[in-house]
Amino acid sequence: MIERIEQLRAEGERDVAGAATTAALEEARVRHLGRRAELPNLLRGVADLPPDQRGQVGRAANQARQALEAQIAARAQELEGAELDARLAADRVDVTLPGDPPQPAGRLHLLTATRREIEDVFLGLGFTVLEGPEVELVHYNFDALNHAPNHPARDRTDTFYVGEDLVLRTHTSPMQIRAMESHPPPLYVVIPGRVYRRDSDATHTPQFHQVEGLAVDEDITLADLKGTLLAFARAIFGHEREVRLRPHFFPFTEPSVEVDVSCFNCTEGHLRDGSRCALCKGTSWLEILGAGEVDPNVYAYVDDERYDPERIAGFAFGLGIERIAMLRHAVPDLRLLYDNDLRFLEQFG
Ligand code: 2NM
Repeated sequence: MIERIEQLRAEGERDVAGAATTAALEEARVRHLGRRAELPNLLRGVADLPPDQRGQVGRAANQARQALEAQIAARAQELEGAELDARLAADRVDVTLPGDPPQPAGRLHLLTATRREIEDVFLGLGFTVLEGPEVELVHYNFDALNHAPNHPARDRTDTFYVGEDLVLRTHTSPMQIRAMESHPPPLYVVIPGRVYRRDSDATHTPQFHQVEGLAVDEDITLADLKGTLLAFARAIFGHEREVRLRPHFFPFTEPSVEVDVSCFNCTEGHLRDGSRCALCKGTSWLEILGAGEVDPNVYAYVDDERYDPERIAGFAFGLGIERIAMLRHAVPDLRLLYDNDLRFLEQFG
């Protein structure tokens, strides 16, 4: 019996010493000291031995178990230490290495960059930037903007109706009426935003972007409009630009004008080599926006005596952000602005 105990102890010691990982050590512990192992079993049977053997066998078995437990505890400490060292070594980070190259930061979409530039020009001229709802009452989108009851833009074929009296706004001008309703003159605002028209071909998308402007004050004339738009044209297209106004018609302005900027790509319609300029088609002018003196009828819809056309006057204008961006960067197709092809987008912003 004593011999068997010594044998079990020796086997246990060999196994524990040979365990190379904490997992292997745990297996050795279960094998030699677990509930079904021989040594603990033997200890449990000591009480059944003849009295003269109990003391000796009990002592030897107990010593063997304690010796193994102590050896296992010591070995566990060794292995845990070694395993922690290995993990720390593997996880080591050399903080003296140079950093990873910076990730590309992304950039503004050409339309966003253009909108912000336009806003900045008008902010510099003393205008405030306002935004308004894209779903708009027919009242603000057409009626208050002096559109006749039979105006073609009101048709279901031209405008997206959301309800009987509700449309996707076809311009940002409705917000200009709202601005006058909530702010007395003098008023200087520009309103950028997304607008919707039922149009889709190479030069029209059903959704596009506008910036509209409105200035209302005492003594505003067409000369103020022209000066403002000249400053805008020079800021966006170059300091040598000129502008010209051509008579036109809009429901909400009288008189109304279309505004051209002198071509920045050529001199008098021709390139240096004598060929015709493709940008202005040889005309030396580029159409950039529509504008005019706010029609007195529009003030009547505002219903605020401070907007009395006998005492104040104003100009308004509207431009397409897509058109400005395309002209300036010679973008040949409107759809490039919406395809989201990075090879195109990465050239800007
Ligand atoms: C344009 C052209 C001309 C315009 C007029 C108004 C308002 F609200 F004052 F009546 N807002 N926008 C206007 C005038 C817009 O876009 C081509």
